[in-house]
Amino acid sequence: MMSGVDAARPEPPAGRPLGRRAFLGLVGLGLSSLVWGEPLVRLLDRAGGALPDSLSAVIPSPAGGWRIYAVNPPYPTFDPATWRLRVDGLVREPVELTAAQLRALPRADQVSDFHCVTGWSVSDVRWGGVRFDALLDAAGGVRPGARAIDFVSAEEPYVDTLTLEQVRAPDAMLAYDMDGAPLTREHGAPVRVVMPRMYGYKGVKWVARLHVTDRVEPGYWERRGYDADAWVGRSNGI
Ligand SMILES: Nc1nc2c(c(=O)[nH]1)N[C@H]1C(S)=C(S)[C@@H](COP(=O)(O)O)O[C@H]1N2
Ligand SMILES: [Mo]
Repeated sequence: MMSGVDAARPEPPAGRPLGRRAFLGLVGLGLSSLVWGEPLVRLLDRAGGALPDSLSAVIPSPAGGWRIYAVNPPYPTFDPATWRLRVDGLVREPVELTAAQLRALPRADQVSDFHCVTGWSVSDVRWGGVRFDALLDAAGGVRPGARAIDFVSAEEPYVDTLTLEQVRAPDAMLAYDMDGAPLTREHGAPVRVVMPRMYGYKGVKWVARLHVTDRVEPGYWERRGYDADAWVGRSNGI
């Protein structure tokens, strides 16, 4: 009866995101297993936690639905005494902000949904942080020709880019709080990019530097075949 579901199905290979159709197909199989009598939790047990993303999307997990991703563990550490956020490139006054200086900038709060391109989502995430315009202002504003921001992670070699137009979306921010508490280490402490209109790989964790440039450079996953404009529901063949 369960043979239709390969519980040990691995993550979609890089460059071949699981499409919406495949996602819905797997969800359908997962739900039909409930109808056929085997509880999905048993399937979870048998999978030893290695559940396909498409099934985990419909099952609440202890982490609240999140899957923690890193390309080069161990996760970077955050020492508030020495940490600095660089804002440089095509800005008038390149700066290095301390965590306290960052938190002293005008604060923004929002509730938004989070979608990973592999098929899992988390609804109603509460974020607190700063809008990108406030950050660029802290660096004296952009210089002529500025077009994009490279978000460089302390976790090398993870990087991704958004255009200045994209970072000006009303719900884009650099977040330092999540669900009412400072961002945890696994979620990217002390700061991560939040861009709810795009898939999660645009949301660089452990951000160390905002490098303002005149061009969009392909990010970590984009060099591996994913779209630079990762609009939820209308990119990556989904
Ligand atoms: N530095 C870094 N940032 C990252 C990633 C990563 O591997 N390294 N993965 C991205 C992807 S694909 C997703 S879906 C989200 C997952 O966020 P989470 O680990 O907080 O659940 O982080 C994004 N930011
Ligand atoms: Mo993702």
